[in-house]
Amino acid sequence: MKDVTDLYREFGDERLPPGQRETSKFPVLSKSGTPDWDPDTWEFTVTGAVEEEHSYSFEEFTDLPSETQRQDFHCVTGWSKFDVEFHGVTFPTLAERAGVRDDAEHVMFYGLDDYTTDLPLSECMREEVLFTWEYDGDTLPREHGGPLRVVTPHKYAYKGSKWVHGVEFLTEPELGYWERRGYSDTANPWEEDRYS
Ligand SMILES: Nc1nc2c(c(=O)[nH]1)N[C@H]1C(S)=C(S)[C@@H](COP(=O)(O)O)O[C@H]1N2
Ligand SMILES: [Mo]
Repeated sequence: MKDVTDLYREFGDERLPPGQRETSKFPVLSKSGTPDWDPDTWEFTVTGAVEEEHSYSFEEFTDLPSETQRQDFHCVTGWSKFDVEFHGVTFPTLAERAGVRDDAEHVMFYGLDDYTTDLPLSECMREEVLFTWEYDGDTLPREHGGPLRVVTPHKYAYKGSKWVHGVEFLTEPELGYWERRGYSDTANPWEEDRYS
């Protein structure tokens, strides 16, 4: 088990970011409910500024080298949950297989509910940015993004797309779903980057 709960030291003195309160619950926040998925047709696509575009079935994706991490989770609406265990594939592991081109600067994540969110490539190339399908030792519940979601413990959680089914490497930044609607594009919890 890799414990990454100390990553806050990079950003501040306190594990609990300013303006957050700790909860042991795991609330569900979805813009439009839980989308359906079909295991037979589901595919995860890697597109854009890569040497070769690629797609994975769910089985192929979960066969990639994976690990379990203990992380914290910070929601922009003010709650934080400590010590959550997620199992999955790190972003750098996926990127290495994708053959990311030198001109790639940003990454757009796509969710089955037509969600999008964008992060600079440098903010994705961190071991704790995880594509996960297991939460606390069990299958990730559908309402929390199953079959596959992203978690971004160094950012507010809206930077982690639930129901993720693709990433696109971009040469220019673009705004995601919430970022177009007034949430911060940088989303650093220790700077309280909540709104833009
Ligand atoms: N695809 C998708 N991803 C999403 C969202 C969403 O509505 N759709 N909501 C975001 C927000 S605002 C938060 S706080 C977290 C919530 O994750 P949870 O429901 O597992 O707590 O997912 C983020 N990722
Ligand atoms: Mo959120």
